[in-house]
Amino acid sequence: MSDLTFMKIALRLSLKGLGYTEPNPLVGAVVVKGGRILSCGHHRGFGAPHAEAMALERLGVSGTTLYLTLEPCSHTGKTPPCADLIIARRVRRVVVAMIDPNPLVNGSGIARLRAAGIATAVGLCRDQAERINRHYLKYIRTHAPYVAIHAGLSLDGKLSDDAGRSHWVTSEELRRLAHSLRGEFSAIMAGSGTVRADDPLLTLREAGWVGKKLYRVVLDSQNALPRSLRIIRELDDFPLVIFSSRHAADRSPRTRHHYFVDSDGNGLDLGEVLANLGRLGIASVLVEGGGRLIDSFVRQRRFDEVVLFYAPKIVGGSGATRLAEALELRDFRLSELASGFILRGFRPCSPD
Ligand code: AOF
Ligand code: ZN
Repeated sequence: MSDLTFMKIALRLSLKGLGYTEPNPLVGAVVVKGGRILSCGHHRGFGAPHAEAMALERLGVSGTTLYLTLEPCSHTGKTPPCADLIIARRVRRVVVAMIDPNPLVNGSGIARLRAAGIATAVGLCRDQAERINRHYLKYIRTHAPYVAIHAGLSLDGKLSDDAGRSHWVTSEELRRLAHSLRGEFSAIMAGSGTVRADDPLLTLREAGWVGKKLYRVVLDSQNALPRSLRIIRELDDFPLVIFSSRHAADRSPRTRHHYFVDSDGNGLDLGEVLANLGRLGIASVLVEGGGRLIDSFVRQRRFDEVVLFYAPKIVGGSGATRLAEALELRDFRLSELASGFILRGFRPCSPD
């Protein structure tokens, strides 16, 4: 088996910490000797031992090769430097996917290994490692969270019907997946319009995310959310953060984390919103809508990724359209091209 095989295993392992490590990175470690895996580790969650420690802690064998998805740390944080542990365990060779841009590390982990005479290679599967740690990378470089926009859409691009109800655009299956997607982030965000129309809790109830802490963020420039809304309730694992305009008539905080920021014709200053979330240690945000909020993120160029869930439906235009009247297409087929995709579907009652 090759370096590539073992690095891919380390990358796959790193993903076991998905949703639990932020603002720290996802890291996987695999220890190999004579073509066999002796032990492995991954970073399980914020404050837990580093992947390297988990893999090497109880290893009595020297002369191994260690595969790491991120450069080992060289600083004393919550745990002693992993580079020192690697040296102490007399590892012979270290293969690292990417340098850790954390200013406390940034090449010094590799330098320390090399100074101790350990052969070190950097860059195997770098693209994949960077993709996996995209939240961490944005956060460590800019102190602002990574922003993904998520929306459930009909084929004609409708987020909701004319009454503003967004809840039933996509199917039950897609809604479950959308819910679970929340677990991959440190915070979810909604605009005041959506919060009023849908009265959501914005929590995470899906199995598989036990003990997960998730910030709920609401942008309400007027600071006029009715206190009766379900979201206003404080919940231990789901702290509520509200942002309103500095110019709001009512400046009284509705929650412990209520920030008043700049605003103009484009809505609240999202740069300031994200900087404040960064200061709370939030490394990623899933923006769930509605349309106006998503539009602000697009216009202010403050997003990093979009995740769009399409339902095979046509909602149709104006007036009194209701989601219940949306046309569901059957036998739809998707063709993927380099520059886009083509979808064909049939109206259920169209003659054969
Ligand atoms: C992790 N897990 O497996 C590795 C990390 O807060 P600390 O003391 O745990 O240190 C966090 C920093 O350690 C993190 O930003 C990154 O630079 C480095 N490596 N962190 O949480 C790990 N290997
Ligand atoms: Zn470490």
